[in-house]
Amino acid sequence: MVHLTDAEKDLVTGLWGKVNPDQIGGEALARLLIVYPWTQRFFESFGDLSSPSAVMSNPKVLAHGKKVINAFSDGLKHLDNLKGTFASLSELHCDKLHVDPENFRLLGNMIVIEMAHHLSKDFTPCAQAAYQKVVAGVASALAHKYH
Ligand code: HEG
Repeated sequence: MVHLTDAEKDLVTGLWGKVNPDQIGGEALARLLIVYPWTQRFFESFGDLSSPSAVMSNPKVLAHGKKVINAFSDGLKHLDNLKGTFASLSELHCDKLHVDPENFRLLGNMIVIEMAHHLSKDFTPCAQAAYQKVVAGVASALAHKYH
């Protein structure tokens, strides 16, 4: 259960409008694969992940990052019902993809880092606090159906 104040919700939505979500998604996923290389095991079919530059320019990584961030963006519109919003994706990641839910937390932090990178001083500590709540809420919603 994630609780954001109205001011935090406005901050989250306002700052999301200042970035290019597709770019954030690709960069966050690439960063995950580089910083935590063991996460590459889920993406063996994606081709060349042999170096940081290969990961960062891999079209399948960038396309998958867009797909992931689109679902994340959708979650931003449903902050009061993240569990419902991510229920079927939670089942998919558990039953079919077998992704350890710890990885949702790691990716959430990469999203925060990319926001900081793109927004620079606009990503104030208050903004970060609000986003940390969001990524924690999304990670816990995605983990909710695990058994
Ligand atoms: Mg996941 C597929 C969303 C984290 C590994 N992920 C997908 C899909 C979506 C999605 C929308 C496509 C589902 C479909 O085809 O119906 N993923 C999603 C979100 C987040 C997340 C919103 C966290 C914010 N995913 C995540 C992480 C990993 C992972 C951390 C692994 C480290 N996802 C994964 C894999 C697939 C998806 C392996 C299937 C990729 C493919 O083969 O196309």
